[in-house]
Amino acid sequence: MVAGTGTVLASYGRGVLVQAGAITLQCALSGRKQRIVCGDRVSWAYPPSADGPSVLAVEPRRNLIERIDARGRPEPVAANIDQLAIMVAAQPAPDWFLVDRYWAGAVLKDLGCLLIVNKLDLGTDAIQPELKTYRALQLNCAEVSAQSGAGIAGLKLALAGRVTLLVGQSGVGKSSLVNALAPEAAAQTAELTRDVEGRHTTTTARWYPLDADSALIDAPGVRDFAPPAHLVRAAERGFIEIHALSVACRFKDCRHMEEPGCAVRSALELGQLAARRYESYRRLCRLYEKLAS
Ligand SMILES: Nc1nc2c(ncn2[C@@H]2O[C@H](COP(=O)(O)OP(=O)(O)O)[C@@H](O)[C@H]2O)c(=O)[nH]1
Ligand SMILES: [Mg+2]
Ligand SMILES: [Zn+2]
Repeated sequence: MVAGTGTVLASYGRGVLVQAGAITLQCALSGRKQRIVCGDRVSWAYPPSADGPSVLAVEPRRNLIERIDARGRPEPVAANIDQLAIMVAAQPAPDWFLVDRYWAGAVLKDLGCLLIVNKLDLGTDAIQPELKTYRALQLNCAEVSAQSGAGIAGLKLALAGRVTLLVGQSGVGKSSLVNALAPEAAAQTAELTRDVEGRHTTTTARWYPLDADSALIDAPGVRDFAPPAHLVRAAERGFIEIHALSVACRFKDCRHMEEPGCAVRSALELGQLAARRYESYRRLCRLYEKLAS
């Protein structure tokens, strides 16, 4: 085979790892500066006189997931995603604000969303009150143990037929889950990654095939997963219950802070809106205001 198409498993500064059928290729980037990310569909070929394959073109993307870097600039993470899986565990203690922000990011990108609660073997009592809040908002919560295998069969059903981007704090067990679901792919990628960069990198997203039409992308280091800063109003849409309540606010452009006749604040006072969710919303608004200024 001297030319074809494939899926980008991982992207590095100087090249990309491409899955083309049963073959995995290390492709160089050709010509102008190409920005290629995990999940991209690309065409590749062996150019005459080159010693390896290179990427010719990137197919149009269904979507592009970006994170915000320290200076508030969007940085591409992965493309062509169906759903976001947010992983938490009782240990390390969850940052629920981060979970809310991830979920808001998924809503704004029209992605499905799933909460994976790992380390079931250690117990989940400490986080059940928060899980109750999410379940009440119809967020699918799958309790699993990557270590014991409990709940993994059920989780597979939630991942079937989709490309899932896996995010979560360091130490919750993302790599362990990839190992439990796709041991061969995990081992192979570890090897190939060593070849490309000469060392393991823990900052780029990696694609792990689960079967012919499902894949999991481990996206380590994606903490700030949020839509661009100019969309301050977007913060509201990302919080589905706040967005639903906002139709009853007196002012159409109500930000649900100090405005009179605010249905969101009324719901908060009546205990119909979780105080923590409201605080998450306020923090996301403030973050956007800061980034936009
Ligand atoms: N008890 C328990 N420990 C787990 C489980 N899954 C992962 N761990 C441990 O949690 C730590 C972090 O796991 P890792 O997969 O590296 O997390 P990552 O940073 O999210 O990729 C490791 O010490 C794992 O052995 C689990 O289901 N139960
Ligand atoms: Mg990891
Ligand atoms: Zn309001």
